[in-house]
This record gives sequence, structure tokens and C-alpha cells, in this order.
Amino acid sequence: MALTKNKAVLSWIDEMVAMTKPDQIVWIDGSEEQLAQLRKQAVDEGILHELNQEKLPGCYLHRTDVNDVARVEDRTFICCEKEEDAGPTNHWMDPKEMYAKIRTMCDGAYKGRTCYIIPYSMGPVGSPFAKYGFELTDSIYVVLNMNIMTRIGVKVCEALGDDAGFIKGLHCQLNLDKDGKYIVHFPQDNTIVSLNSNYGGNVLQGKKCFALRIASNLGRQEGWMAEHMLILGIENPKGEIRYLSAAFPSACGKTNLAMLIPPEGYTSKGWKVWCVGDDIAWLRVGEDGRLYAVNPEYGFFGVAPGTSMKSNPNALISTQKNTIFTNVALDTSDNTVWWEGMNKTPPAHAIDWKGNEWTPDMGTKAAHPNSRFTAPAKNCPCLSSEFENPQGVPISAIVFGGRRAKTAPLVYQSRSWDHGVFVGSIMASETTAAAAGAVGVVRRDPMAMLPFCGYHMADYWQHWLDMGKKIGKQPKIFNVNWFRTDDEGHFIWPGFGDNMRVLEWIMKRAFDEIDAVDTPIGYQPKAEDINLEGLDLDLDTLKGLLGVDKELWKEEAKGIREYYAKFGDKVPAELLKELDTLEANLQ
Ligand code: OXD
Ligand code: MN
Repeated sequence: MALTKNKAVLSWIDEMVAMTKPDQIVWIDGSEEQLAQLRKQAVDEGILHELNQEKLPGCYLHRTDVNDVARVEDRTFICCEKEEDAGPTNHWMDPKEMYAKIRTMCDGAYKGRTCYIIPYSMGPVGSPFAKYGFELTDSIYVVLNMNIMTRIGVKVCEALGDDAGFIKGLHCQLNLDKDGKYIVHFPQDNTIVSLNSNYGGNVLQGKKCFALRIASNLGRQEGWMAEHMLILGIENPKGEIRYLSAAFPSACGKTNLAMLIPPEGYTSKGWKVWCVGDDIAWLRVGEDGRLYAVNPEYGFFGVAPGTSMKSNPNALISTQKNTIFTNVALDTSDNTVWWEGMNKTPPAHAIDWKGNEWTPDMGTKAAHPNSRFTAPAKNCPCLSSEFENPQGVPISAIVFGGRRAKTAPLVYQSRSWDHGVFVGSIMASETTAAAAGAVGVVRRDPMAMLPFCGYHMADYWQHWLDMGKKIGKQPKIFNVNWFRTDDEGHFIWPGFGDNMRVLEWIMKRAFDEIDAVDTPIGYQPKAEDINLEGLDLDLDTLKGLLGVDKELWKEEAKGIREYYAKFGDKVPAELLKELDTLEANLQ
């Protein structure tokens, strides 16, 4: 029986059902009883493998199709009316043409299958930040993952009531055709369609599709921001908690930073870090003029390889119950999971992510490098008590960062909000040897939103500038780089928990508690103001890490100008002015 009487919801579902022609329709009510039955069914059908329930209670393993292991950016479309509104960084197709294609591809797509209807909320149900959606799917895996990543069920329908402002989502697995994948967004009618995939980032629509691509459009219209940012709180020895949000491209340690454990010299004095979110932040101006952030998600969809008790104990502990693992290895000795970087001793025998027998001498990876855990946020030992706060947390600092071998210093602060927007717009990472292609190539990823901004990137920068004018008490904006290397290519800064030393300076700056040095690129710490106690790194090395090489930055400025040229005359004048200032400062 339908869980809502909302006419707009029901008529859209009727339309989808007429097109996809399912054998059965099941509304997901969010009850433990229904979820338990679906888990059992998934195990019986071989969709999930039940792991050792003593060691990993409520945990399951899933393997995707071998050609369905990551987000597919080249198959991701923003179908707004005009191509120029999608901008040069998005793929675009005419909405009429795309709808016609979808109608053909989805005609009878659910024949012989069940259509699961998932009512879900991004943000705490009832929060002024929250937005509601429905995802129709023929995948039990999606239902069970959505239950971890979002708030689902009857309560969502009740909170929506008769409102027509919901997000419509259709997911059809079809035959997982590797060349037929489509991840499509229609911002003008808040609709998402995912075809031929069953990989999380493509089909758990609440995450990238809704909370970033569609929500970035909603935020622009409604005056708020949807960002690819972690949110964390830093508690000082006085018990005050100050919050920051931070954007980094993939493979820069966002989940690790979000769950950071400060070094011993800090913890012994009472410093703590609280995680509010590890991937997405929705930001609004509060009545007091401050910027407030909510994590719209309910769980973590983290990369498993490299997660260990050393690198990120909080993440590993989060995965020890009620978690779905995808494409990790199965340790056959005790029916648990393993991945590269979990510990030093691989299992003597495992089943790899493709489902094949595996032994360490084979020289292949047991877990896919993008294998994932879907873990409830509630499992995280350092989850902030404000996680469910419907109003969100007040943000005092915004941090951008990338992976740069030489150019970007360990940390610098922008001179103003507009300069901070410039700093975000020029974010970049250098490709590493780990990825195919040339090493050291700069890939620009403004605000870490390159694959997630649902409209023209230059309009998005303008939105940032406009938001700055609405925020009475603007957070200070910073840039960090944990990845400077020495001449042999070794990282100089220890990273992980020691990043706390930089965050401490950032927060002091955000509260005007410490001086800084003015440099051509912005404000920087005096080396002695970064706490090095207990760290095997001397002041001169730190000075090197903070150094700004003018020649490299002149090259950088050239690269930025070339990058901006891609966006034509849409680049906001404020950003061009900041670029002029940077160039002048470097002379
Ligand atoms: C990403 C993710 O790809 O969070 O950014 O999964
Ligand atoms: Mn992400």
C-alpha cells in the first residue's frame, strides 16, 4: 500500500510504473522487519554474502559487476534547457532528447522485477535544511545502502505531506551494459535517472546526484550552498567547540581529516575532534548572520583500501557493525573482510573482489582500489553530538586543499571572502603515479566540485560571491596542502593526526587570536606559531613547507588565466581582479 496520499508523488509513480512495468511494487517503510526480510532475500539470491555475525554483526559483502566499480563522469549528464547553462565542465543533452532516450531504454525495464519505492530525506527529517526524495529502484542492494546513507521510510512521507517539492529518482539496472550507462540530472524538474549501473556513486542517488548536482541548483535558486565538504568540530581544552568545513578532491584524505585523532600532546590537554560529516555539507545563513552547515547524509560511503587502525581507527571502527562492504576481499579463514592497507599481513587465502580464489603471492589486488564500506554514521566513535541538530553547526572556517608537490604551501589564508572564492576556484591536484597517464599534470578541480556542480561553473563562482554578501559573519577561508614532497618525492609533512597542528592555527586565525605574515598569495603563519611539539620535524623544514616560490606561482598564475579562459566572459570580475592582484604581488 502506498505510504503517501501526495498526489504529485502518486501521479509521477504511476507514470514510472506504466513505463517500467514491474511485476510488483514494494514501498520501503523503513521498518526493521521489512529491512531484515530484504537482507535475507538478498542473501538467498546471492546479492549479499553474510559475513561472520559474531565478529561483524549485521555486516554483508557485495560484489559489483567488474565493469561497474566507480562513478562514470563521462556518462554523467546535466540536462538543463540550454547547453550554455550546463557550462564547459558538464556533459549536456537536450532534455527532450534525453527523456525520449530514457523512455525507450526503460520501456518494460522492471518486467519480471520488483519496483522498490524508497522515500528518503537528505538532512534530519523535519529540519529546515532537509529535502525529500523518492528513489524507484529494482535493486535490493540500493534499498539496503540507501537505508544506511539516508533517513528513509514512513517518517519522510509524513514530513513531506502534500508538498510537490520533492526530488524524483528512477534507477534501472537493465543489464548493466558497460557502454549504456547514463547518470542523468534534469535540474529544471528535480529529476534523476540512473541506468545500467549498480555502483554506489551512480545509484545511491541521495549522495552525488541529489545532495550535490541537484542541490547545487536548488541552493543557487534558494540562496544556500551544496558543497563537497567534510564538517568537523574542534574542541579545545576549555571545552569550546569550533566548526570548519573543508573541500578536497578525491584521494586527498577527506574521510581521514573528518575523523582525525589529534596527536598525544593535544589529546592529553583535552583537545578533541568531532565528525559531523565526511563528504557533503549544505550551508545556509542563520538568523544570527553566521553560516550554518548540515551533513545531509546518514552514513559514510568510504574507500576501504588504506583504512586501518593506524590511518583512521574511527572509520575502521565505524565499519564493524551494520555495514555493507562492496568489492573488498573475503578472508575465508573467518568469513570477514580484508583490503590492501588494512594491516601488514594479508590473509593466507581469500576470495578477491571479482569472486576468484586469491593468495598473496598472486601479485594482484585482493580488494578493488575503489572498494567501499557503507557504514552508519552512528557507529563513528567521534560522531558529533550535533550530527542530528536540525539547525546545523556554525562554521568559522572554510578550508580548501589539493595535492601539490611544490607550489602550494602547507597553509595560507585568504585576505577576504572574495579572495577566498578565488582560492577555491583555483584548487588543483597533481596526478600521481597511482593513476594512469602523465605524472605531475595539474587537474583543476574548483572547490572539489568539478564532477558535482550541476550548472555552469562560473555561475557557481558568482553564487559563492553573492553568498558572501549575505553572510553577516563570514567564515575565514584557507588553503592547505599536506602533500609537499622533497627532491626524492617523499612527503615532508606527516599528515593524518598531525594536521591538527595546522587546524589549530586556522581556528586561532578564524577567531583573530594570532598574527600572520602577509605574503604574495595571502596570510601565512609565522613558522614558530605552528606547534611542532612531539614531532620529528624542525623549524627550517617547516619554513620550507610554508615557502612560496614566486617563479612557480608565476607559472601557476598563467595556468589559472588559461583555465579561466575556458569559461569565457562568465568569469566573475571579482575573480579576474584577484588574479590581477596575485600577478602584481608576484612581480
Ligand atoms: C567521491 C565519493 O567520489 O565521495 O567523491 O565517493
Ligand atoms: Mn566525495
